[in-house]
Amino acid sequence: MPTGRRTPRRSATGGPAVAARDSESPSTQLSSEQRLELYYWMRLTRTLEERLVALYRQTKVVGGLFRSLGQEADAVGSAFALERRDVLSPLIRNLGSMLVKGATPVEILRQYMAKGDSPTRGRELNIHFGDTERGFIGQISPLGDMVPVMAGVTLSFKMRGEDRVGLVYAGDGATSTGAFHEGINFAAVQRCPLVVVVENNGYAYSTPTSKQTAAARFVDKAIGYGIPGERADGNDVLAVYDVTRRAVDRARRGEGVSLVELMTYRRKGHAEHDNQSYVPDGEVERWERENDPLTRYSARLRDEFDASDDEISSIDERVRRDVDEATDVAERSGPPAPLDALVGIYADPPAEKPLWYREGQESAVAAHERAEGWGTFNTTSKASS
Ligand SMILES: Cc1ncc(C[n+]2csc(CCOP(=O)(O)OP(=O)(O)O)c2C)c(N)n1
Ligand SMILES: [Mg+2]
Repeated sequence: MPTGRRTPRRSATGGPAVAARDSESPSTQLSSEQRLELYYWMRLTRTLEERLVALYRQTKVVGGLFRSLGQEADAVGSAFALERRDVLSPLIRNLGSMLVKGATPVEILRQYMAKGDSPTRGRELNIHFGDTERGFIGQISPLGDMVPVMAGVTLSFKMRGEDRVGLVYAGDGATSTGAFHEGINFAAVQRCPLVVVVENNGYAYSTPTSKQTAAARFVDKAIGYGIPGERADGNDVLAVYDVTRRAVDRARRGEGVSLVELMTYRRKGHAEHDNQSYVPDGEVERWERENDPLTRYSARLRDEFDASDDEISSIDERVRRDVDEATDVAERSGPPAPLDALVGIYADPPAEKPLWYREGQESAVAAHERAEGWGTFNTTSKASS
């Protein structure tokens, strides 16, 4: 890996160069085990999501289901560029990033199935959970809001003199929010050790990128913030690793924020319920046929890095086993106990006793939760009848 301080490249006008591309490709330093590991994480992401789809159709996944089909290289390659002590802030399509950072398939399955022993104990129904020990921050839904949060996180690294870098993902849609602008601007001014990754997957719900911005490229926005920017093929996991790693190295050297734009494509609708009727005919199929990140990478592993068919198929087999075992474990977990909702909150242990009509209740549906005198239903008369 490149070491030592380097000053950011300057454009002819003296401003920061838009593409801080250099000849170094950090991925050339990866060992053959690490290259196979990248494939493992991408395959795990895809197989785990396919399992979630099966569970969704069996109504065992009780909330929405958001896929990252076709975006696995973007999530995995970028997270792989971080060190263990670094922190990333994922979005719904960054399951792969969370797995790389140490989230387990059992946790993910329990979370989506709202099990009582899931990371949020059934309070949330997809991957909005975090673990600062493992270096991934719990995401929130408002688009762009994690950019100022991560500006704050990385400012604290800087103020404490910690050798840590932060990475925040934002979709093409999220770039249109005030929070995105305020967060990246503040982090740029403070020279926070932050990498902002814009995942350009062509759509924000049903809005195509052409209706999202008048800019030709999201990476061009870096100029306005006075930071380096670099764009890469988001479906080439090694290119993603390279571009992110260069930005991470800049941040670690004290050179502040970089903007990375990853070009990818959302092959599913916004969530499982979305039938993509707004997508032009043949577009999804073309990406699947010509630009699938797993197909591309496995071909490259064979042709360029001499990986054998056996090595690749044994990873596929291992992933299938891991996901099968995790599903069995997660399916055995029970639902959350209603009174558990009073634990692990700001007032913990709870300052108040449960309301009288909830005392002794084990199931939230066993009785209507309406106190006497509310509306039309009287729980006391119901209980005595
Ligand atoms: C501020 C805000 N506006 C609208 C929404 C509703 N919403 C949730 S996801 C989404 C689309 C996000 O698109 P993009 O940022 O491109 O991410 P992608 O889903 O493509 O990964 C919208 C509009 C929201 N969560 N927050
Ligand atoms: Mg998008």
